[in-house]
Amino acid sequence: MQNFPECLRLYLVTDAPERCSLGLAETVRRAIAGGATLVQYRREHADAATMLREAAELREITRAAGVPFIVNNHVQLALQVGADGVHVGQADTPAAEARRLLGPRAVIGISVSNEREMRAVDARAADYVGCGPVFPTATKADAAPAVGVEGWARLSRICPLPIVGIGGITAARARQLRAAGPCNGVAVVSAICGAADPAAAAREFTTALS
Ligand code: TZP
Repeated sequence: MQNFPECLRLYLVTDAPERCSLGLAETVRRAIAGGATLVQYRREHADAATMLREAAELREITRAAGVPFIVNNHVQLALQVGADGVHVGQADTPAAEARRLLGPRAVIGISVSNEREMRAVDARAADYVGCGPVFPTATKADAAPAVGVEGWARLSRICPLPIVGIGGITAARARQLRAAGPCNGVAVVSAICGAADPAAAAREFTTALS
């Protein structure tokens, strides 16, 4: 991808449509208008047909906007909609397998929530790390304990790849992460998807990160 890792800077992760203030598609459009630099489609508890329809729509929106599009966890869905890559968790498809299935040009991210996982990152297969939750979050039901700013500082320094912080990130906290350690960007769900004005919320991050 041409603008990797710069595209990690304001990494929008989608919430369930009912938690997106303006619905899924419009929330993503406005977030991009406000400065989101990458979109990840993340969806739990939906059937395959719904996910295919939503992911295909977001693929069109992101393509038109020139913003990379990544699918959380579902490698086959990423292939089906022509996503730029996939993000995998510790219990999902291993990064090496995702790489084999998606090919050398795909962007592959991996979630890390502690030092053991960070030291085990397959830096030959993955392209970036999503590290967190940094702060407590209500968005992910099974999230690991928050690592805090100190944990972030420690983990980001030993990360072998570009890194984004995730979990409870606000614009002010984005600045804190950047001050505390290496930080290629922040991944945000509720602070943008749940905002009454997602474009304004994204702009706040853009300003904080500039
Ligand atoms: N992975 C770790 S925390 C998290 C994910 C998907 C959710 C972050 O959501 P929010 O609303 O930005 O705290």
